[in-house]
Parts: sequence; structure tokens; C-alpha cells
Amino acid sequence: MNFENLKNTDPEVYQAIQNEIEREQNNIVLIASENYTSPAVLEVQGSVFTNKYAEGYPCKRYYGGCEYADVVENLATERARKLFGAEHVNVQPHSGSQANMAVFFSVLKPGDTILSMSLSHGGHLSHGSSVNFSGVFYKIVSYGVNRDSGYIDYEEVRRLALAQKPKLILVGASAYSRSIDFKVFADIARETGAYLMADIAHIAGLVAAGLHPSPVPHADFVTTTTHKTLRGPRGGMIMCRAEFAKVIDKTIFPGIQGGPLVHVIAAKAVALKEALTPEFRDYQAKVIQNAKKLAEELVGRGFKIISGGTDNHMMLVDLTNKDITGKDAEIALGQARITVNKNVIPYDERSPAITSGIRLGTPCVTTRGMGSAEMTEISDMISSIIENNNDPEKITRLMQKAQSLCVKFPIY
Ligand code: DSN
Repeated sequence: MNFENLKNTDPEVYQAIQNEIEREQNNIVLIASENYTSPAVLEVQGSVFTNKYAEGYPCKRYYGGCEYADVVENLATERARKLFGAEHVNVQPHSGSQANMAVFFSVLKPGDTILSMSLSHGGHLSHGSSVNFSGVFYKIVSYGVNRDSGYIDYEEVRRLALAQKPKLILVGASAYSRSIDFKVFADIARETGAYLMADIAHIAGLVAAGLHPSPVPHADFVTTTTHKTLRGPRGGMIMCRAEFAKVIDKTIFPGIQGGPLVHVIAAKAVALKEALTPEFRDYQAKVIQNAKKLAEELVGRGFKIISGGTDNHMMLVDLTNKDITGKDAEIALGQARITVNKNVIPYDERSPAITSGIRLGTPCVTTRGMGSAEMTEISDMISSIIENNNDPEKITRLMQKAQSLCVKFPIY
């Protein structure tokens, strides 16, 4: 896209976009929840579908002129059903949080109990944090990871479920690097009479590619975002058993949303088509290979990884033996053009604003074509930056190294 019109209409926004293109191109992005969506997806998000109101669902709209909105929503829904093998799909959630809210509002009443993974152990804000609607409306009981192994403590989940009788058990994480056993969660939910909901926002691409076990056969509800490993537009999606189709659709619209973002739904359709290709499966396999390699190389350089490694696209690095906080590591790496986020580690003694860890993920670097050799190079840079974070000259030299790598691997 050349933004020729924008250049004249709004030079300030035009300039911000040019700067963002340059930032994305010239930084090694290791943020586990980000990706570079395809040019086709970008085109569709900038299309005339942004002009259209289409409250309702295909063939049951509250506005005229929805025939083409129906086409793209039906395509998105059908492709998602095929990709994930889901009985019912709603592609209208504007975000992952709204997808989660819709599930809660469909089957829970305020004050009901949810058993979910603690945010401080790798869960998500919308899974019951006290500063989020989920923690305000519902009684939250949290499970976490085992202090020694770093793996989800399935026995604790079972014990808490039996003792607290939650109405809904929520499985899913934004900072957990191990494969999740959805069947165990389903068994616990069945045993305790709870609904089972899985939030696969982070791992959706891996699940779609068959490289992480799918929760779809086990869970009543599966929510996701579409922009992380799935590499689509920024947005949300809900999959559920057929028996919940009506209540989920009603909760999304008119329950919590108005007009759907038809341009985003059209872009979801395109991304889901891309996700059905063999190339997409290969990409996801490389994301995992790169994450494993990066973790291995970091361990070789004396870094501690929570749980000792990774089965998916990301890892949590424990910096307690490196004499640097997560916050300072994020800043130092950023100065050398490696973009990461500080992240609490399980049982962290520091606050979320400081943290003792950083979270690293490989979806972005893999999309731009980097592989095993680059993971070695990046781990070397990370190690040197952390070791020399107070030496501006060394940081500048490392920044130049990062820059040369970025030039070799254009984002588009
Ligand atoms: N904040 C996102 C992440 O980075 O994991 C999840 O919503």
C-alpha cells in the first residue's frame, strides 16, 4: 500500500505509519503475541467493508445491503470450522477479551466461580485478574505451575476443582511454554460438573497446524485471537459445541457488541484460508523449531528458562541469576533493536512493572524467514546485551549487528 491519499490528507498520521514500517523492519521482534500478517490481509483490512453496518448474522441482519458482508462472514465461519473441526464458530468478537466475556456472560451469573490460571503464573488478564471485569464479576480461584518443574500442576487443578466446585474451568495462557493436556482438564471438568473453556489465543496457529493438541474435542468453548501465531488480523473468535451456538451468538450480538467489523471479518476469512495451506503448517513447524533452538542456545549461555525449555512458540527467561530486572533487560535489548516484553516469572518477588523475567517468542522472526543459524546469532546478541547493558559502545555495536540481520530478512 502506498498511502498516497493519506500523505496529502494527514501528513502526521502518514509519517507515523512510515515510522512504524521502519520500526517493524529494523527491529528483531521477539514479542510472543505479535506477528506480521500477510499483504492480502492488510489489503482487506483497508477495504470498503469498513463502511458497512451489518448488525446481526448472515441472512438475519438489521440493515439492508449486507449481501457481500454475508459472503465474507460465511467464508470466515466455514473456514474456521474446517480448520479447527469446530461444531459452531462466531467470528464477530472484536478481541480476545470480548470473546472471553461472551463465554462468561453466556453461561455464568455474577458471583459464580471460575477456576483459571493465575496471571502471575502465565494466565491472562481476562481470566480473572482483580483489575479486569472477569475478576470483578466472578469469584476467581487460581491454579498455577509447580515451583520446581514450571509445569501446570494438574493435581492442584483437580484438588481445587473438587474443593471449590467452579461453574467453569478455564485453561489457556499467555506465558506458558509447555504443551497443555486438554484431556486432563476435560476429565476434571466432567468429574466436577464444570463447563470447560480453553483460550488458545497464543497457540491457535500451532493447533490449526496440528502441532499442538487441540482442545476442540474436549472443551465446551474455545476462544482465540486471530493475530498471534494464527497470523491474521487483530480480532477474536469463539468456537463451541452446537448446543451453545444460540446463546453464544446472542451474547456477542446484541449482548455485548453492536455492528461487527466487517473489514476485519473479511480479513479473518483470508487469514483462515492461508492457515489451511501446507505452507502454513510448515511455518508453524519452523516457529516451534526456532523456539526450541533459541531456548537451547540461551540455556547454553547460562540463561534459566522456566520449565527448562519449550514445546511451543515461546519461552519465559528467568533473569534472577543475571543481575538484571526484566524491565532493564527490556530497555537494554530495545536499545540494541531486539524487542521483547518484561514478564513476571512464576513466584516472582518483583512487581509486574519491574519483573524478574522476559518473554520471548519466535512467530515474528520465523515469518520473516529466520531459521536455526539466526536463532544462534540472536541468542548470542541477547547474551552480550544483558552482560554489557551498561556499556553504550558495546550496545551500539550490537545494535548494528541486529540491524544487519533485519536487512537480510525484510518483513514484506
Ligand atoms: N497481551 C497479550 C499477550 O501479549 O500475550 C495477550 O492478550
